Amino acid sequence: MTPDEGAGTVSGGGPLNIAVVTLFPAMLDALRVGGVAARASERGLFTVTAYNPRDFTSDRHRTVDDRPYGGGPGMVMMFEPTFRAIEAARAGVGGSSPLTVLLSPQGRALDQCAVRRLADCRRLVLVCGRYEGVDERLVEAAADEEISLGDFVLSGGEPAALALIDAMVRLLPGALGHQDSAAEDSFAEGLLDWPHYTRPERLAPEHGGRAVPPVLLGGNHGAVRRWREKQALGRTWLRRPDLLRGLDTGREALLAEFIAEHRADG
Ligand code: 9D3
Repeated sequence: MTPDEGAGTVSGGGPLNIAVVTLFPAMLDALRVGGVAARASERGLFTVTAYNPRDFTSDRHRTVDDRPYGGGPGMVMMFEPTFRAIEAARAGVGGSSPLTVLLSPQGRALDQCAVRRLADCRRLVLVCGRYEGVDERLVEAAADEEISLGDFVLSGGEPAALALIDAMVRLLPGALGHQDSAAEDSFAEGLLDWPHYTRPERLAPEHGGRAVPPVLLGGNHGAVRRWREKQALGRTWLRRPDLLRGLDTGREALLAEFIAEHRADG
């Protein structure tokens, strides 16, 4: 769990209605394949409708992209068909002025805080770029904000839209089972997760005979809780020190224990 991942859900009040502007609507089918999003969709908690700029072209070839002014490689998504698809998408999700988000490498990196804010909007239009991107005039004329998944290169906005939708949907009341939602108000909030184990107690010799940490088998719930928090603190210290700001004295001591054990293990 990360620092800005709050416990609980976003506000209720009708489904989350999402329109996605995309040249590849079939990529959205992934949301119906299984898991939390598929179940939430069956329960009517959210809707996703695709709008394809190709359906908003006027020429014989249904052209959606063209070469960049100024030259250079690649193609750019054209203003007119994309704008018309966005207008249809905005009308489709309804409301006075649905938030329109362009998924783009130029956007601010998505975090759980933004996921919660966007899910709270209830009506959203997500615009997925392809090729080298969209005509910049679309950003000015039709997008309220630009959001990126982070500093790596995708082939288009669709995988980013899927990630954002998945993250929003699991915040909707009723989307998660009781077990999952209980895990949200964990004592290790703001930290990476502790290690998890399930049967068998000891792996076969060909996997090195690795055993489950004995404290997890002892039935001492206080000791288990303390061990888990220590592991969560330690892993966060090792992998994401940026998340470790302002530990209280109890956690400082627990982390010091982890560090001592870590150094002893070499
Ligand atoms: C000049 C280099 N270009 C291609 C290597 C830049 C470029 C154009 C278009 C890079 C990626 C894309 C398509 N990406 C997205 O639409 C995108 C994205 C991403 O690539 N990374 C992280 N988040 C996102 S959100 C949308």
